[in-house]
Amino acid sequence: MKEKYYITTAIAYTSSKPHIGNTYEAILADSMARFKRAQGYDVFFQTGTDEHGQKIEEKASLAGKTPKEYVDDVAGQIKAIWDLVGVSYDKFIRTTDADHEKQVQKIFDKLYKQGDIYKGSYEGWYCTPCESFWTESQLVDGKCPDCGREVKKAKEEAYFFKMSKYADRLLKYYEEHPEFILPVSRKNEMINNFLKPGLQDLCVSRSSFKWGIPVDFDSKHVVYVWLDALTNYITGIGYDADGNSTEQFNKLWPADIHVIGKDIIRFHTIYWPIFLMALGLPLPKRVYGHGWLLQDGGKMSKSKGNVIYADDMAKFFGKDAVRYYCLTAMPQDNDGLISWESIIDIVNSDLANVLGNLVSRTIAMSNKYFNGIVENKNANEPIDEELKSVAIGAYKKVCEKMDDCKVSDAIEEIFTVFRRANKYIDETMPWALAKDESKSDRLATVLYNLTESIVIGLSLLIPFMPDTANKALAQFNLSPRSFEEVSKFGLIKQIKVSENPEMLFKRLDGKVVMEEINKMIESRKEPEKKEIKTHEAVKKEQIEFDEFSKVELRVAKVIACEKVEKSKKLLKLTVDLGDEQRTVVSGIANAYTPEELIGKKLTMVTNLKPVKLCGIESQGMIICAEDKDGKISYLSPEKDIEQGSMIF
Ligand code: ME8
Repeated sequence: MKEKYYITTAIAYTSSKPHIGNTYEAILADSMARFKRAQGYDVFFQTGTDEHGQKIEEKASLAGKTPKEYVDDVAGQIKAIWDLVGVSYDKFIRTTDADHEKQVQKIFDKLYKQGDIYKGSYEGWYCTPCESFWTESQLVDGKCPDCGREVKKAKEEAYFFKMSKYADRLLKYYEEHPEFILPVSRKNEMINNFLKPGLQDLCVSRSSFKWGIPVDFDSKHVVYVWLDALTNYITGIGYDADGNSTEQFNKLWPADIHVIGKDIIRFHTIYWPIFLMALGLPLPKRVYGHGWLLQDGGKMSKSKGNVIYADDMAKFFGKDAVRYYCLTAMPQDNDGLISWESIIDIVNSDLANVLGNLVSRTIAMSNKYFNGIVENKNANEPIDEELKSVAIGAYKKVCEKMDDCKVSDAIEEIFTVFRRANKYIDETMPWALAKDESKSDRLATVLYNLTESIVIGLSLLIPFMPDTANKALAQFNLSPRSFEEVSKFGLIKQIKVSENPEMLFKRLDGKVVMEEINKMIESRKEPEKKEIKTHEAVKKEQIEFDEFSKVELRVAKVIACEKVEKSKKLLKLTVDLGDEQRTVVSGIANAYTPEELIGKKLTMVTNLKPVKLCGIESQGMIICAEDKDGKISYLSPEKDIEQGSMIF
């Protein structure tokens, strides 16, 4: 019976269309899954989408959709991109799937009943208008990262998971399974930074937003996102918390590998194993945290229009070029840099020159010299040995790299075969052999050796570039050689190659392609989005007149004004209030120069408690209006009126 192999990717957030970085992960796991299938394993490959949480709820509301409508749309886009780049998943799970939701509720229940989950309270910083909790580190300058307003310390009732209870067992598992975390360097980080200092209990429910799976026995709460997300790996294959898991689950679990990005290694190597221990389930065999694809020349940003998407890349270069480029751009222990310019270079050098040219030259020579017939005439020479041994030895080397998840290096080993074959053409000079009829057998043997090597390379290439490899093999009228036979040389009896094969990759004119790409980027530039501050968005609750009358408003005349050093937004104003002068720091430097303000009469709140901004004490607040496009205007009395006058 075939040995099973269960492989997963992280499930992508349905907050927006996935960029090339998220897509890379799906391609990476896909190539690993295809490789294992070709090795004869019974592979099950699961990927999918992570669809709950406050962020998604907010995005949906901004888009004027219900959360479900929103996630349906984005999950559809994610699936379409995975399909486009050839991700051969067996299951695409969505955390909004009814069976997943039901199991998450049951899991929560079970963990609560057995005492691993308890009710407590979650303390954080609360932004009232946004109804959002933030941790200290999420705040920006001590304010709400979304709207920039003041936040206050608040408590929210929440359920927690007792993480610390399982820390020692987890450490022991690390010790006994040195291959559990890859790259190995991350294991010590987990031990020293998280496990040794003592694990904090994890908040597993929230009541400040609605878009989540309700806790079955306490519907005010929704399950907080990591317990919902991580359990996809078991619910997707038929886990049942009541003990009625499916046969498929019993066969597939534990997972052989979770392929994830480096930013979520902690969740997969600490929280996830601990949840599994609590459920009494075996732990995954390996968690591989790959590096990130970063954009050469600056961060990808929607407003700059320069986010790289796989579907755009595929449109310009084809699906397999995208797969090859992403997979080879990523070194194992580091991040990979990508750019439109470099993919053009790679398509031209590796794909058109090394691979495409090798295949088309070899086929063209067989057509020219032997009417397309390739067969072994056994006129071997010592010079052939190196080519043969590179081809024969390739599979073993590729396997070693794949076992260590070094996919980029594995592909390099395959291209070593193609490079060696190109060199063999230069060494043997078939065109010179063709001039001497007595060398006909030698020429046939050279073309045979070349074809054999190429067929071995192409058969190994299938998991990484399936369409290209199959297309090229079809040009030789061959199907892929099985991995069992891919280390054997000389299996072809006689073949007839295609008469007029299509080029696998055309050489690109970098300048022309870049012009088109730049046009696309230009057309996608959006203006930087300003926060919309219509009175709709900041509608406040009604207050009593007494409360309003606590605010002291007076007319202030600006007598001096200057920019605040180290700040782009702030101006320091000195104002005259008739009976006194005050210093006010105001965030209006984008709207006015200091010169424009000097001599003007403005309105000001004069009884606010002083605050320090950039080290300067601000003794009041200038009143301004801001429209939805972010245009700012100060408010001024309609008649020339004495400074210091009260406003009521
Ligand atoms: O983290 N390069 O979802 P996600 C390479 N829903 N990989 C990248 C990347 C980049 N530039 N940017 C992101 C989540 N990734 C959670 C996972 S799993 C139970 C829950 C990777 O959509 C990232 O590291 O933010 C993660 O593995 C995957 O893409 C999905 O990221």
